[in-house]
Amino acid sequence: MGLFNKIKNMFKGYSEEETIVEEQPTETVEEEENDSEQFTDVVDEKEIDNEQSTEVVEEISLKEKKPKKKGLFHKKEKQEEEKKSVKIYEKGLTKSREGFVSKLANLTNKYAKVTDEYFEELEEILIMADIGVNTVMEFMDRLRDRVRRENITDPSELKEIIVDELFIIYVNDEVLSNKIQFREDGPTIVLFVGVNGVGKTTTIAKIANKLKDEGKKVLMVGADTFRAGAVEQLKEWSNKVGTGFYGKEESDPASVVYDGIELAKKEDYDVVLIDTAGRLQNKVNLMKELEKINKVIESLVNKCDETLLVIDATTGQNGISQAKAFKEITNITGIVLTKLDGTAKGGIVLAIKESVGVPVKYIGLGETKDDLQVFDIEKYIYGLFKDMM
Ligand SMILES: Nc1nc2c(ncn2[C@@H]2O[C@H](COP(=O)(O)OP(=O)(O)OP(=O)(O)O)[C@@H](O)[C@H]2O)c(=O)[nH]1
Ligand SMILES: [Mg+2]
Repeated sequence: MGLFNKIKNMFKGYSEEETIVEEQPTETVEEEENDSEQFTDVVDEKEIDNEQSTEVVEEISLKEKKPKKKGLFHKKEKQEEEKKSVKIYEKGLTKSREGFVSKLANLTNKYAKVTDEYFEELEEILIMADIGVNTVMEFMDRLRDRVRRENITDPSELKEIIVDELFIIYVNDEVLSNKIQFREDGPTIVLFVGVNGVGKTTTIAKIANKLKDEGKKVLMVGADTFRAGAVEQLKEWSNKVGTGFYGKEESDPASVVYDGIELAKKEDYDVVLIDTAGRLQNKVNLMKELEKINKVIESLVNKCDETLLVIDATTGQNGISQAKAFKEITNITGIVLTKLDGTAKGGIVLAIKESVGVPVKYIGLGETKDDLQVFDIEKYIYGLFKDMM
């Protein structure tokens, strides 16, 4: 069975089901309400959801107390999480789906046969979706080749192959690891880099919230001492999310990192999330600053576990250029692609992997805390192409 059908079978039921518990019910409903307020402007909507799920919460809490059902409960809970996650992908990718994917669907209807014109139009649609010229060229070559080999003449047969080939380009025979690797012997250090306004600070808050939910003790470190107010902004987030914080305005970023990690070691934090400045007059200064920060980290805990580059998806090819520039100056281990909900060109996920060679680890699909998701190529493809499935 091709990938197209595999993904279709995996998720189709999820979105068609009518009653899905939107908010993961927990025992601490009130806390959830507070969280919603902190993360989103549409508090009312969230609160209504929470109210509606109160009964469910009690029911499930009771179930949880029965040890025999625990395994079952966890399975169900996991499934609900998955459903919720698929829905977030679907919702966050609406613009892209209505943009380039609907164009793809129209193309299939427009041509009765696969012709040169069909290929040309397809190529244009993919380039317009920010997939990146080189990726598109490689993709078109593979597609033309397959059409020839398999003697395909009907465009509707091609839609499945298009999805398959896009997936192949992304995966490219590699084992993709999206998870942050946590260490056992001390705090895991995650450095966030990226130009101004891409969503670094918000991403830290969202990831901190996720990790906290998983039971980790999280410290946010405000090392963006370049922009006035940046340290304070992160501190506010730490209060809202309920994590530890260390930061100092008007100090040397590397010394803030030093003190922050020392504190993390002393107080047994599991994870340290470090916010950095996106702009330091020029590239050389930025490189020197990051080098200095890395030296400090290495001196205290051997190495920085992850350096996540945050890119704003709405900036398109400009974001790709940023990724290339950052890759030259520091060792990027993963990309967080924010604001995917704000673009009709969701193809940028594929372009980044291809042109920068670094996996996308998280994607931002909106402004609430749940809208930051671990990147999952299958959910992503489903979110994009579900109307064609
Ligand atoms: N729609 C949407 N908005 C987002 C997303 N992620 C971040 N934002 C918004 O982007 C804006 C900038 O976010 P910040 O986290 O302050 O960005 P930053 O990179 O820390 O900015 P500087 O500190 O100025 O360099 C905020 O208004 C966020 O709410 C997302 O996934 N979707
Ligand atoms: Mg910031």
